[in-house]
Amino acid sequence: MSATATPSPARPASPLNVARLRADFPILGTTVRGKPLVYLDNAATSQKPRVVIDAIRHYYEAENANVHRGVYYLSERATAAYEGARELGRRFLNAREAREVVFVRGTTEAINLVAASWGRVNLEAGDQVVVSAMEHHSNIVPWQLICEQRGASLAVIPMNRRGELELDALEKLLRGPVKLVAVAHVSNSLGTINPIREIARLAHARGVPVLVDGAQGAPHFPVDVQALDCDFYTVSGHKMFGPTGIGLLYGKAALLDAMPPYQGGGDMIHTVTFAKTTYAPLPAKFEAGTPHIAGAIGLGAAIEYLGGLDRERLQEHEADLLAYAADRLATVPGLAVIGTAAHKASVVSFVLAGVHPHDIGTIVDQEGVAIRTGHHCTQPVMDFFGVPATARASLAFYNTREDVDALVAALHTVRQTLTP
Ligand code: C6P
Repeated sequence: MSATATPSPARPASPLNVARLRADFPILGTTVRGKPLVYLDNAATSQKPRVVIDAIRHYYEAENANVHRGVYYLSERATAAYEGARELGRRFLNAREAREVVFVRGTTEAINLVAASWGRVNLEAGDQVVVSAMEHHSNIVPWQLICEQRGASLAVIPMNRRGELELDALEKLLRGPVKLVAVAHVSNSLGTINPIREIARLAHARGVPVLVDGAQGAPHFPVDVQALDCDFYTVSGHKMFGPTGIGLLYGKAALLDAMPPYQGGGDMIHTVTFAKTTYAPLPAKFEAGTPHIAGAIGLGAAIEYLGGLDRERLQEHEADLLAYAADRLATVPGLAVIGTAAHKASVVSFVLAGVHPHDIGTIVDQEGVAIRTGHHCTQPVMDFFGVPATARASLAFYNTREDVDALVAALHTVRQTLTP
């Protein structure tokens, strides 16, 4: 399928050769419920190109051994592959040094690590951690847990009805006892792209570090942690065409160095006696136990895969799909889009008058269309917009205008089936 195959009545399609890209993803050629798969749940997890699947298989077939432990050939091969993946992660994020890149399970673990470790030594009674009104639960609950322990509290950057953060309010909050700002790069339920550079500038003017939840950023555009000037950045590998169970935590070396370990165990130590343990230098200090070696190698393969693509072209294509989806969804009677920020990634949340989002999800699935319905782990966002749930189509560069058409056709079926 190619995005150029179905010209929009209103806009010319993007020139990306999507058919060639789709061929890299075996699952995209399959059928579900007797219909061609239309996969529009990329914010939940993306599909995997063959090179990632092959890299994992190759590791288990030809290089499997534990890392950092053996002096034998295979262990050295596995260690080189694992550390090579870290270097790929460093380049992917443009971190200054590889020791600033810690392998974690994903964004959830990355934020829990920072909250537990950084929070333990930096938060005191009366302090505040600032999050935003559109955060995923992963960027709320870990802060609540540590705030409870330390006697600190959360403060929230509000948003407007389009789903854009109000930076004036952040400036005001920063006059208070704020110790850290933690904010999403891209909202998973609204699609809003937040102005991270500006947020970092405001926070740093008050000496406050910034953590960016990058779960939904890295899949859509190149990330440069030095240009963003953020202090921490998190990545979930599975949302950027890599395997599940692996991700990256970037942290500025000075901050990571000053933080106590998150978990104790093998590989994170320098010396252990019953009287006292000293810790390994970065990044090993934060990687206790046998890591997800195959996952790291698979993530490295995903990074190399993305590195071989023209990401500017991919962004243009996704922008075209988003605009096309907005036009086409507007043709469905009773449909309202939730999240209409000026700067959006290719994520569209919507509600349909008189129909519960779960019913939408179930009916479009009968047509082979996979979307997510629910609160998307952002219950405060649902509360803000006064809805219990939304339906969400989240697009990747391998999606096409035909995929959007299939969704819209299925939504017309939903209406015919469920509305009088
Ligand atoms: N959002 C979604 O369908 P993990 O599960 O650790 O890889 O990522 C958590 C996470 C954190 N922040 C944001 C902005 C996210 O979107 C997610 C994951 C998925 O939207 C699953 S709830």
